[in-house]
Amino acid sequence: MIKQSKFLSLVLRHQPKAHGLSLDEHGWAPLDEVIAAANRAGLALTRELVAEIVATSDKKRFALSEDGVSIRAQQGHSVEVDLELVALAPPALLYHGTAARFLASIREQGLLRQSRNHVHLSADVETATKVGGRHGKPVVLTVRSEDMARDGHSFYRSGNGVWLVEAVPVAYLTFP
Ligand code: HQG
Repeated sequence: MIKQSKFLSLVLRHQPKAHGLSLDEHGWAPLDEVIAAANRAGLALTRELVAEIVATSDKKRFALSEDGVSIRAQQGHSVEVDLELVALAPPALLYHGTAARFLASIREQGLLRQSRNHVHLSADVETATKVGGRHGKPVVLTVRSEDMARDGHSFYRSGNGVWLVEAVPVAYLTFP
């Protein structure tokens, strides 16, 4: 199921065209076409398996449309999509997990969205530590999100609870 989930991340966030798919402006792809593309790539994928992945994925990475005809990733895109996110007030503090080797650059530039559409922030230290650990020795930075919002930065929360922001200037970061 991990292979299938990674395939969904690849085509629904980053490279739909490489597998003959296209996403609509809100990031949705027809589920039948996604299944056919997976099968062409040699992966066993069925509607039942997709339903299981959507329901059990630890991070709720994917969502099915109400009519069950389409699927999209909830966040993490590098292709441009409008997820119809509504700005909302963040908690006082949010956290960003990164790797120790990125710190020098982050101290200079703040947090940049890199190849994704947003900088991803976590609501708790534990989650941020896991996110940072994907890149190396994890380091958790604290983001003064309430102050940022007061100063005019917009915050969004994806369907699976990841906080998203365009960038985080150094002034709002606390380094450990
Ligand atoms: C770093 C996973 C140098 C940033 C997770 C991060 C997340 C800088 C890396 C989602 C920098 C980008 C996203 C700067 C930021 N200089 N490095 N100025 N600014 N960085 O993978 O946040 O499992 O694009 O700290 O749970 O690690 O895929 O972002 O280390 O929600 O569902 O540049 O991916 O979700 O890396 O992870 P990424 P991320 P999934």
